[in-house]
Amino acid sequence: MSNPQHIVILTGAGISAESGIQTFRDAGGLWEGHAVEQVATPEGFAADPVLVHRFYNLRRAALRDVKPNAAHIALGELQAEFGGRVTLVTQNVDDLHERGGSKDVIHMHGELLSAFCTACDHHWRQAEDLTVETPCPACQTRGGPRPDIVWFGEMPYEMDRIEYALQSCDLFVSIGTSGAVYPAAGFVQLAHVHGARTLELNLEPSQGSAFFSETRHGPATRLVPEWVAPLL
Ligand code: BJW
Repeated sequence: MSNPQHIVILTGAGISAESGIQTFRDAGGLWEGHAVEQVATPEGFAADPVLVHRFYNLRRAALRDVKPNAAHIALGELQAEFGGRVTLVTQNVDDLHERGGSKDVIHMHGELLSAFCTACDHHWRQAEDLTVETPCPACQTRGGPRPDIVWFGEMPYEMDRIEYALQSCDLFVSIGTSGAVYPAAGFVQLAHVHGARTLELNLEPSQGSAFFSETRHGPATRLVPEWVAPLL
C-alpha cells in the first residue's frame, strides 16, 4: 500500500498511561474515584467550585512529575519528518505531545495548563493552582476563572478544523481511546465515509473497534513507534 498523503491522528488517555497519567474508564481510572457529574460538568462546577478546582489542581500538579513516552516522541518525529501532512488531535488535557516534540496539537477537550474567565472569556496559561479567589488577569473578577477543560455538554474546541481534516485525509489513526465519548468516537465513521483508511492502535478492542479497517492491540509505547518507523 502506498504512503498516505494526509494522516489524521486522534489520541486519548491510553497514550499517556505509560507516562503515569491515569486513564478515565480503565480499572483504577479517574472515573472510579470521582463522580463524573461533580467534576466534569458545568453544573458540577457551579454547585461546588472548590471541589472542582481541587480535582484539577491535583492533576495539574501531577503533570510536573511525568515525562513523554516513546509513543508521544514517535508522533513528534512523524510530525517533523513525514513527507505529507499530519493533523494531530488529542482528547488529552496534558501537555505530553508538546513535550514529545509535536508543534501543532489540537486539544479538543482543552488543556490543564490553561484557564479562562467566565466573566470576560479571556484565556491564559495557568501553571499554578486555581482557586475561587484567583482574579482574572484581564477583568480582575474573582470567581470568574475556571479550568480550560471541555466538560460534558460543552462544545469541544476546533470542531470545524477537525471535521475538515477528517473529510480530506486518506488515513485516520486512533490511539489509546475507548471510543466512549462523542464527538471523538464518531471520527472513524466520518473519515471512513470520506474514503480514508482507518487504523486503531489500542491496548484492547475499544467500543468502536468494529468501525476500523485495521486494528492492532498492545501498549502504545510499542505499537506507535512500530507504526511510525516505516513511514519515515
Ligand atoms: C491503552 C493503554 C496503553 C490504556 N496503550 N492503550 C448519548 C449518546 C451520544 C452522545 C451523548 C449522549 N449523551 C451525551 C452525549 C454527548 C457527550 C458524550 O459523549 N457522552 C458519552 C458519555 C455518551 N459528549 C459531550 O458532552 C461532548 N460535547 C458534545 O457532544 O457537544 C455537542 C456537540 C455536538 C455536535 C458536534 C460536536 C459537539 C463533550 C465531551 C467532553 C469530554 N470530557 C472529558 C473530561 C474532561 C475533564 C477531565 O479531563 O477531567 O474528556 S470525559 C473524558 O473522556 C476526557 C477524555 O478526553 C474522554 C475520552 O476518554 P479516553 O481518552 O478515551 O480515555 P478512556 O479512559 O475512556 O480510555 C482509555 C483507552 O486507552 C482504553 O481503551 C484503554 O484500553 C486504552 N489504554 N492503557 C494503549 N498503555
